Amino acid sequence: MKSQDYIALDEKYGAHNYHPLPVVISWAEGCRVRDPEGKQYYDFLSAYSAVNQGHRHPAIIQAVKDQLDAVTLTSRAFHNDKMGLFLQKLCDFTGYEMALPMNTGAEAVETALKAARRWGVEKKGVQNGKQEIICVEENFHGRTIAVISMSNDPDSTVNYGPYVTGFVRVPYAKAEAIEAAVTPNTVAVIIEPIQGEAGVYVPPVGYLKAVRDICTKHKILFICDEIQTGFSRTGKRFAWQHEDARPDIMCLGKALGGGIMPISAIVADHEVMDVFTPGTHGSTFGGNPLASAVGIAALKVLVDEKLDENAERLGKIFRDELRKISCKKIVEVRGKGLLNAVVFEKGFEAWNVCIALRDAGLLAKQTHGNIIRFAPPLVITEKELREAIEIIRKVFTAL
Ligand code: IF1
Repeated sequence: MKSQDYIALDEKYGAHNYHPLPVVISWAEGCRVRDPEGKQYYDFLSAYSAVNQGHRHPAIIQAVKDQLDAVTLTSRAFHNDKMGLFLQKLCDFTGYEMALPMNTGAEAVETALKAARRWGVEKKGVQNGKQEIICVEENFHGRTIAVISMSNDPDSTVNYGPYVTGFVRVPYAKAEAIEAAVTPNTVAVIIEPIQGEAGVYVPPVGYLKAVRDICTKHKILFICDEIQTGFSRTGKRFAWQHEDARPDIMCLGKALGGGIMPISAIVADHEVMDVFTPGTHGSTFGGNPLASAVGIAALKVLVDEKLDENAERLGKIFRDELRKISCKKIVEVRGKGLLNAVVFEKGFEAWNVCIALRDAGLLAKQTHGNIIRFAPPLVITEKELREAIEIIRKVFTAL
């Protein structure tokens, strides 16, 4: 079968809830992928930062193979011999006391919202049903009904009502807007430290710290959604570390699964996590032994290969080089570490640029029409990065 045939199958049998770039990936390794015709591409999306460790990292693949020969699924009705080791490693890596494993990012966010609501009643004394959670404009936290109830993106929300109540939405990147929205019933603030879907929007320096301080002052939980920004993507293990703005709850996902399978979690200290008691939350697959083995290996790769340092160093080179490209249609190059975006002038159709990049051998995806996100696997070498930059330069200068 050819690429066109696979695309036709997706179109015919798959719900049309996506509009993918017309390219079929049938093989991948490190920061490269191939289509069925054998054409090779640099992957500059990394499954939206879920393959920070690179495609099919040998150490993670080995961990999967080993675990497949032992046990894969037990449910939480029984203990397994991998989950505790995984959660210990996750707590070590993040610097929190406890972790609660789930599967997808949206589930981690749901878990954080539930923790905050319960904490609000049991530790802060808010009446059940009155809890308020402050969220921000242009947020993206996932697709469940509760999570889209925080969104102001019409694509995500239209005709999915009734929505979940108890959310108060304020502008992003303005700490004073959060403080103005605080009431005695406020239990949490949830933000992305860098807004991914909004076009890799980096808030001004000091914002995260200011949010942290407001939360401390008013006894509110600071929830940081690090699902996309976490696990070394922005040049630190977690993006809040750029400002030392330690959240009370971190939502984690994507790269925690090492590009192999969906693994998510929240981490927090006892004060918060102890609100969960037997039967009050859970998941059939969360913490399963196969996922736990993958999670352990995925974290080990991040540490062993110092992928945070690689992202920091190569990110600087990447932005410097992109800023040198002469293309009148580019308005801004922004980002942190290897989470970057090129912003074209308003009304510009970046889709066509992504097609041209594809033809030149590099895969990236536009967001909001005029922004292209560039986020290669963090295992990319400087040589590979510079090769990729030349592809981008060639395409951009021809615009
Ligand atoms: C899609 C976006 C990125 C996330 C943050 C939670 C989740 C995500 C900060 C939910 C997921 C994904 C979802 C994916 C596209 C992608 C995305 F463009 F939609 F916004 F990365 F920028 N918090 N983001 O970024 O995690 O439940 O999906 O595991 O196609 O919806 P999930």
